[in-house]
Amino acid sequence: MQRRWLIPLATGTGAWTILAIAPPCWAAGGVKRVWWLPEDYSTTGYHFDNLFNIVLFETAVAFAAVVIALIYFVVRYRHREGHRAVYERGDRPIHLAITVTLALIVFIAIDMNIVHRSNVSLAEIAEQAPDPESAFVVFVTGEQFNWVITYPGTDGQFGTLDDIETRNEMHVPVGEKVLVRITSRDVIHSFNIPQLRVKMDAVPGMETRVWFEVTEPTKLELACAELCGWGHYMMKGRVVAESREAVERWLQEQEQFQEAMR
Ligand SMILES: [Cu+2]
Repeated sequence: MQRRWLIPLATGTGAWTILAIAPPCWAAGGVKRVWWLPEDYSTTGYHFDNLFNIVLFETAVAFAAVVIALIYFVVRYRHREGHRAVYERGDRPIHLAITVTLALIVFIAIDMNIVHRSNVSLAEIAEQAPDPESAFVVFVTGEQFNWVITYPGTDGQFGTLDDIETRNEMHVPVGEKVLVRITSRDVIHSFNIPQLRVKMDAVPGMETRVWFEVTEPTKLELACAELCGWGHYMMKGRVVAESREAVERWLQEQEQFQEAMR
């Protein structure tokens, strides 16, 4: 049976897939937000979004190419009366050359491209990292199943009597670089604020760091992105980004509350 329509159908489907995905992927390079990602409130989040879109675009193109080729060969070499199947070992030099060339194209155009772009982005983010002496520093400790947020208090030092400790609520100033020092009391957790594109493991016995700058006043979700036990699902906090004065005021309230509880 002749099924000549299969080839245009496969090619058409592939072409439409690429056409539908390509513009948003490329446009995302200069756009603050695309509909399939959470809103971005950080100064560095666009690096991750761009990388995400580029990976999606390149793998979509490769996937479409493979599916088109597959359908083409299935139709082209289907069973027909009077044709005998030939067994091809695929070890002639030409076969080897085609395989190696295709593999190199995929490796260089996709893998190396992604590695290169992510290295450039990470280097840029690391370069802008704040100085721990001048940044707004918060210490975050993961525990089953809370985020313990510690502020240094008026002396600016952690581990002293005037430290301010809260649970699952973190207030940070807008438009300032915030450095988060992270550790864990029990198992591995993952400090994750999706809308700031921030995710860092909280590991017992060591300190990890991450920084961000929030662009506008907002309330964001602080999640744990590591399956850390039965109560993982409820390990949820809130990040309130507001003016520096509002943060100071809130810290004072926490301090008074803490003193009253002593
Ligand atoms: Cu956790």
